[in-house]
Amino acid sequence: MTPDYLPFHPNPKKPDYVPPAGAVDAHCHVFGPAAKFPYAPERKYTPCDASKEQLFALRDHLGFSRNVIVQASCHGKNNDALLDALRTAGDRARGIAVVGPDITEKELEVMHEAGVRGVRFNFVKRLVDDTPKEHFVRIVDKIKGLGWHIIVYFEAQDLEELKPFLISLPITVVVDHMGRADVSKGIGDGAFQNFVSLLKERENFWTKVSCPERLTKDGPPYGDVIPFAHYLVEQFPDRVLWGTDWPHPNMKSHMPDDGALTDIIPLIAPTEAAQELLLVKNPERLYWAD
Ligand code: 0GY
Repeated sequence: MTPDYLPFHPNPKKPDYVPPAGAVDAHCHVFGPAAKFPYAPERKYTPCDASKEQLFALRDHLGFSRNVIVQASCHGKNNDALLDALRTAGDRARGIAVVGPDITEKELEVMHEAGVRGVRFNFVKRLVDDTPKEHFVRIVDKIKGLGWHIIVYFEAQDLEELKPFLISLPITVVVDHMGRADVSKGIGDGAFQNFVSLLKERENFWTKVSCPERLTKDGPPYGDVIPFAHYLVEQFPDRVLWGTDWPHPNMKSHMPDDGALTDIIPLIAPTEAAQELLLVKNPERLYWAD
């Protein structure tokens, strides 16, 4: 394990908030176990193992019905742990893979069969080496016929540079963690509003209103992040997703309690209708359409 790596919370509270039937935790990971699914040689960190059994137990404890499991950078382009978890979960999980431009039609078919419905493009420099944009374009060409989408992860300061490329993608694009908004600057801040404009102008863009624990300056209960997530849920009720981000890789300041994270949902989506969209209808459109 990376020396200062924080393991996930050992006993999260039972949330006071009860998610609606069919609710989806749309951003979480499985790590290893390393003995069966070794971490990638090119990884930038070594996490603690976080198995499919532990993920599914957390899903049940928090009151969710389903997961979207996102391939994390520590497993590189080897999606075996992800596919194994998806096959175990059956209809209760879908996945996001990481692939290279040489992926074959047959490999994509096998992934689709297991429940993969998209590919993640990671632009966060502390997590991955630079990938030529041309590789991403080739991947999009290969997956768009499958009805898949792209998940993008970038730091707020990189949006301006990435924007022309992102808007050129002829496919649904989901931005992780509210584009990593700088919550110390307020909702009116130019950089955040730039991100909002992207969603306003491009109906193929969605965002995850996730990761208050990464964006906060104040710490739990994340009062400084809630207005940003609430704002996005209000503005784009049918293009937002929510996820725990369990097991919270690379958290340095603290490890969140997943039950307390779940209790934030009614603060960012105050009406039952908004919660139904955020947790059930929206993820169903992207992940359970076929
Ligand atoms: C997240 C966030 C992080 C890590 C990864 O792929 C990854 O390794 O996504 C992070 O370190 O911010 O979404 O899990």
